[in-house]
Amino acid sequence: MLNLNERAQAQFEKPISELSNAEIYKVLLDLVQEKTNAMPANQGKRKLYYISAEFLIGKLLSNNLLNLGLYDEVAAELKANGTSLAEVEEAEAEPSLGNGGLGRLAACFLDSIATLGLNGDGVGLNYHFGLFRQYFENNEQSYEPDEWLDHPTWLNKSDISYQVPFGKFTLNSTLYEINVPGYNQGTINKLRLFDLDSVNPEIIEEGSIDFDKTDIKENLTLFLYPDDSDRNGNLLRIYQQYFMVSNAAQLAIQEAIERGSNIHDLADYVVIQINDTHPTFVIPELIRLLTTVHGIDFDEAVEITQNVVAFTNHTILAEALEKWPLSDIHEVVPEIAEIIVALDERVDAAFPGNAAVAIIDKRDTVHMASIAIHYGFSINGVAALHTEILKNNELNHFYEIYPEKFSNKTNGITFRRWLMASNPELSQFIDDRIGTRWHEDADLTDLLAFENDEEALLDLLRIKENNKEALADHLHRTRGIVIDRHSIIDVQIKRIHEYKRQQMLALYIIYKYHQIKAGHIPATPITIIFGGKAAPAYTIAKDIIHLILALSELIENDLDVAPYLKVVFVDNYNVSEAEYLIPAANISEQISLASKEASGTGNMKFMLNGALTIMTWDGANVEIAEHVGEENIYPFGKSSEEIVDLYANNAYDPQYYYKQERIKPLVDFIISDELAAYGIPERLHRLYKDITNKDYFMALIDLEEFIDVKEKVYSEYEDRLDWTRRSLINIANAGFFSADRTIEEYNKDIWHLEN
Ligand code: 26R
Repeated sequence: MLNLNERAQAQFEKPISELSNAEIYKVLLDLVQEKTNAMPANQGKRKLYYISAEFLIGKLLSNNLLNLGLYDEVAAELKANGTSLAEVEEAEAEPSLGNGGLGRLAACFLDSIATLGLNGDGVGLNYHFGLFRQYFENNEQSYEPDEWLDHPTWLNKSDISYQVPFGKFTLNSTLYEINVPGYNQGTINKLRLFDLDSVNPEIIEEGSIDFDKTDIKENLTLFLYPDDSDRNGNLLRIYQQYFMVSNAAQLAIQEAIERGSNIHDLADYVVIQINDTHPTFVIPELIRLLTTVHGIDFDEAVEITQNVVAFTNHTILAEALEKWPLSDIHEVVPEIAEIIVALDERVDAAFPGNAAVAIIDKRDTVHMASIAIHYGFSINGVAALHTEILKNNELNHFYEIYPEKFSNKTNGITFRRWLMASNPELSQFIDDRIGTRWHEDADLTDLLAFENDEEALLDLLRIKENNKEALADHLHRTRGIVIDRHSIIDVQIKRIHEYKRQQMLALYIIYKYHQIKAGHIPATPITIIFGGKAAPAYTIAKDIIHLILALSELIENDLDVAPYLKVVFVDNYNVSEAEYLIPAANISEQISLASKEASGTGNMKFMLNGALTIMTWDGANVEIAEHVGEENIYPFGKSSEEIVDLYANNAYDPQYYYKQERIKPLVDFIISDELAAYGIPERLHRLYKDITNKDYFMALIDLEEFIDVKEKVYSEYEDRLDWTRRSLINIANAGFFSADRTIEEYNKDIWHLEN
């Protein structure tokens, strides 16, 4: 017995039934913290440090209760006191430590590393206001600081601190830690977040997310990805990155020494995985520490570092392949700039004349991925197709010289959060049918035996209906949004980016709007839900948000159409919103331009929760289709080879597609008088011009096929039992996408941690 009432009395002098959600949350937070603080850490000679600029961990109460085996007991005690975990969880603030797929992947990985009992911690920064809180005003995206630290958190302040020597001053760090208990493990790992005591929220300008970018002591850990559109912004990003990795490297070396390392053998004690290029400065920083603090000569320091660091690439978009002017690095940390110059000279000597693999190019720009590939021992992509593109295209010059360094690790998701905690009814359904072994091995294929079991299918259908009900209540309670709880729920949730093609779905909405206007009424009403943030400096992405919000309002006000079609843009989309949206979804939109989405992980979450996927041949969609079978998924669009060719030959012409009879009226509607009533002409005209003249991510190329497949999907939804049968087949085949499988592969091929 946990006796929550005793704890409530001791803490608030009241029984649970008289406490607010926030008070009950505090009781449970303290209970879990007591338990996990007393748990031993995972052991092992070799330890992993997973360094990442983002950790999108989501709320932790339910997840921790589940992993500790306390979930059912707490749920029952709360129920007996007239409340529920779902209600109590509303009092928990979601940590704002990430942006998108990269950060959520890091969070899923931490859960799996702990669950497999491996010795590995996450290392990052404790951003006081995270990315930003998104809200909509006049159908546009607006920003406010996300004040997650003003609420009770899971952070434990440690007494660990390091000196970080920038060129102009030295800063002392403070380390905060979050316990990461494994599922049924009895041991913990930690997420270790470095911070600076002098950071000062007062420097943020009232009603905005702007601040003095030059005041490093006061601004360093205020925001994730602060605006870098000017030089001071660039410098701040470099300050952040160096602060993160200098702390991480000092921590890793200190702990290795404590476990018995003599530094020469550091690689037997430490492996560092860098999550994209953002932590790449850890390479020159390790070399600096080894040479200046630990007395190792330069050649050996390079060799040790090379045996410690492994790199994961998460994108092939040029804008995301980080490059910094050498002069900027020099301004922030001259010693690191000098080491990078020395590393570049070695590359030059080894591969003379091979400009494609240079670290410093002829304009004195430093290519971070080049450092990571030359001076790490491993580089991996995050889905089979993505890794092939890296090897054959983007990083081909590196692959030619280091084929042995390349491998694929197809992403995964933790089933603890994305099924057991967020969809407890489905989880129970599975337990009732195939038992609980899947909790350990993620194998759901025994469900296939129920493919033609009408009772099971009706049960599954009812669970989806209940989850839609819960979503409808949630949207109404939190935002006053009313959706038809019997409509088909069609969802696209992810960062807003042209390559993800939210604009293509918006053009389909225009199509459907006109169809309904013309009297073609859908058999079942349709609710299309978007969620996602646009980077503040990304104008076209903000224009796309604007288009969708304007369309949403136009349709809402059109009494001919509103009963059959609704468009919702959920503001401030985050992990907690995903936990409502994904279990309720019938349709998963995975429609990126082929070759551009490295993997996607939302796609896997929808599959696991029984949505059917509309997909392009991109990222992990390809593997999802392989596992589920093409009869149980809706593919469309050009192949990645075709797209790569079009780019190589500069052969895409948006005008050709724009002029097609079915497409032109849809695109023209963006600048119509009807839509102008809800829109800002400048934004709509800019978007129209972009789509018709540039359309760099080819929204128009697959639009006709997309319209056809959407119509097919909606019509097939009408056979509910057959739809649900395919939904079951999707769930049953999702096991491969467990992050436990991914982490086992990382460990077997790259980390070699024993447990
Ligand atoms: C700072 C700037 C350069 C920057 C660029 C890109 C910052 C952050 C990103 C985010 C990227 C790297 C990202 O989130 N990538 C996503 O990683 C997921 C996990 O591997 C993939 O599933 C997803 O396809 C990919 O877009």
